[in-house]
Amino acid sequence: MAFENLRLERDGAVATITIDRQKVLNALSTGVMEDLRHAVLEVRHDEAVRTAIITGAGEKAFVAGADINELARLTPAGARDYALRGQHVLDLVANMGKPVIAAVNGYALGGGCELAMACTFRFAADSAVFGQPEVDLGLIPGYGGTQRLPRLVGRARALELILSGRKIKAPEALAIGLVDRVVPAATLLDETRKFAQMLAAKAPIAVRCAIDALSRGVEGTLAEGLFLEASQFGMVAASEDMREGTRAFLEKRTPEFKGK
Ligand code: CO8
Repeated sequence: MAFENLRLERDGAVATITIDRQKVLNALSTGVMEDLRHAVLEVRHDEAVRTAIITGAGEKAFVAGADINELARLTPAGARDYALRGQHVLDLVANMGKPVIAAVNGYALGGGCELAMACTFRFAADSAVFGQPEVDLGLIPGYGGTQRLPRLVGRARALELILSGRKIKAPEALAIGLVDRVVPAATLLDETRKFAQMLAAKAPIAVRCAIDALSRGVEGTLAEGLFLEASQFGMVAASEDMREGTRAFLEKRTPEFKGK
């Protein structure tokens, strides 16, 4: 499918989605969100793709937020629908069934920070800037920021960031657990691709089950989480990849996983 606001490229088992609206620092308009929804579903259903990267075009911004031109025209009922539609797209990212890495190449503000947080991992250029500046526009985060930020950095830090609207640089984002790795801007895409390729070589069903056990398991009680882990363990034990992985170890060779 051809997209107006992003590029979707495949390199072996790794797909890269590059949001491309550079004139407005890749701001998330309705059109971008609709393209993103289609791209995410395409990647999800492509069995040859095992890992995805989401990044922004240009050197300045990952995504500088939702499109403020659109926000300025919202009515209360329209704003609720706008937020729900955006949350749905970011939920698709979070539940793609394969790891998604945000390669944060610049500003990740508001909806941009929320998009990065919906990804499984966040790699940042040393020049990246994060923040939830919605209060300065008389708004609050609406694409999951009030929920995903405290889960990543803790409630007190999330409240401070959301109420102050303070922008933080990549080293601070790393220190508080908002990002997983900070690298020089010039190497961001290479480093992210290397990590994506490493993940793509793992057993896809095991990777999916581990993500589900972690991200869904921690939302409930310990007993529910442990039960989910055991259920996922049962599922991977029924896969051909489990037999291949254990056999390859015993035969002292590299396993070849097929996602079956
Ligand atoms: N929306 C629309 N246009 C934008 C946005 C945006 N989020 N960000 C930047 N632009 C535009 C600017 O207006 C400017 O356009 P023009 O050239 O026509 O004047 C162009 O991009 C370049 O930007 P700047 O000239 O401002 O570049 P600077 O280097 O001076 O500053 C900043 C860069 C600091 C990133 C600055 O552009 C900025 O503060 N941008 C807005 C950041 C922001 O507030 N983001 C949060 C938006 S709210 C949000 O994301 C809510 C998500 C949930 C939605 C749910 C709703 C119901």
